[in-house]
Amino acid sequence: MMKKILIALVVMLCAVSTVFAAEEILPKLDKNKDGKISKQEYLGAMSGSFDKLDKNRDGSITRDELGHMDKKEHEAFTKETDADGDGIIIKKEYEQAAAKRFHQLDKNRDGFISRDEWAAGRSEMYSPFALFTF
Ligand SMILES: [Ca+2]
Ligand SMILES: [Ca+2]
Ligand SMILES: [Ca+2]
Repeated sequence: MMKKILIALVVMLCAVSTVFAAEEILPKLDKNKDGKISKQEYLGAMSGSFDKLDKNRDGSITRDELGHMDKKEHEAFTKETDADGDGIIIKKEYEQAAAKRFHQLDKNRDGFISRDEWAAGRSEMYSPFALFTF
């Protein structure tokens, strides 16, 4: 009986985690919990999010791998990341966009994103840049 309940629970949890699959690309940015995000922490998290978006692991993100985005979101995302405009986002383009984003967020240029800077910049962002938790 317990086993059946357990199985039912596991099945339910799997269903829930499928619905919230996008959440998986949202690691916490402040890994060492010092209350600010270093460039290393930010770029590390972004690199991880690239790997999760690149579902077939061919080193580039294509439109079909961004199926969870609506048209507007996808356009904004490619506008920021796809530097050469070929519709394919390679890791280098993604990392460059992430580095640029970091500098935009680091308003006082101290090399870290503070909580205030994150809160202020977050509203201008879209996924996957916006979805990270501090
Ligand atoms: Ca890919
Ligand atoms: Ca490209
Ligand atoms: Ca700062």
